[in-house]
Amino acid sequence: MNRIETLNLVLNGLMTRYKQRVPDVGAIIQAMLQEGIIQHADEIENDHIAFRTMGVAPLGITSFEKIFLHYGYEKRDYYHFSGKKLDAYWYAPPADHYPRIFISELRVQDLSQKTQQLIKSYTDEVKTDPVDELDLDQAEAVDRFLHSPLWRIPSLADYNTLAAESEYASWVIYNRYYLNHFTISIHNLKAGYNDIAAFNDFLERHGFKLNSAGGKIKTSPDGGLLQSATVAEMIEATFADGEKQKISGSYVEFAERKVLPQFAHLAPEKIKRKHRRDGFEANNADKIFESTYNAQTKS
Ligand code: OOG
Ligand code: NI
Repeated sequence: MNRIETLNLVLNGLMTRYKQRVPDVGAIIQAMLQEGIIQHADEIENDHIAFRTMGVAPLGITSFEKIFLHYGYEKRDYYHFSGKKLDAYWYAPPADHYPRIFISELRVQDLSQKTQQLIKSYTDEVKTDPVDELDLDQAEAVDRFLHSPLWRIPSLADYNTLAAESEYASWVIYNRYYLNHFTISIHNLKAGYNDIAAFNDFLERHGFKLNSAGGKIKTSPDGGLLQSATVAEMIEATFADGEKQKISGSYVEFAERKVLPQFAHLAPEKIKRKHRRDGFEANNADKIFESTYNAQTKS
């Protein structure tokens, strides 16, 4: 099996588990079908998917990215989030119909000593880079890896202690490499739904709750990238000693990429991905991370 076929299987596996965990995914697709925005679910273009990691050796971005670099993804821009103590990169896909990938990492070294020790009490269970031990040409092995624990199930007390200092840390300690979100491309949808404001209206009419951090529409300074996101779905999590608590799982994002000014003269049917604003935007991302934060999920 070649690398592209393996990538197809790995992406399908990720989307399957994600849809099971996030009922909003199926419900949004259903609403899009019902309103005639699409005729079939596979018309939906996936702009990007995102993962979160713990920035401790031998894990973090340098470990995780090896999977997708192997399938032909190319590492692009770096982003830093000082308030949230995160770093991130985005990765361009091997072909236009694949999603971009956004991988972030918690800067564990920037947290308090106490929290660092708590995180390491879990991550120290991983002695060597687990991706190095994977056969990346075996889709099934990669799929299993992406959906298996890297460390023991956390205790509820540890989860809550982490959340008090970093809600990203508590999310990763429980959810690990589960797909954090997929992103519906808005700009190629039919008129009346192909801009973020109109699509947000549609979502809210159908009862979906949007992340309001910094406003529901996150806009890049160049005006070319507009994003919105649902707030994460709450999942009933079972902790180490059988204790249960609702915690945030994953969410859905929406992206509108405008045609770049130098291609404004092109006829609409000529417009390809390369003619639109590419990449990500730190200030948009900073607010989108909050889709799993308590301030957004509680209300
Ligand atoms: C990622 C948030 C950033 C984007 O498109 O800028 C993001 C996350 O919540 O892990 O998805
Ligand atoms: Ni995103």
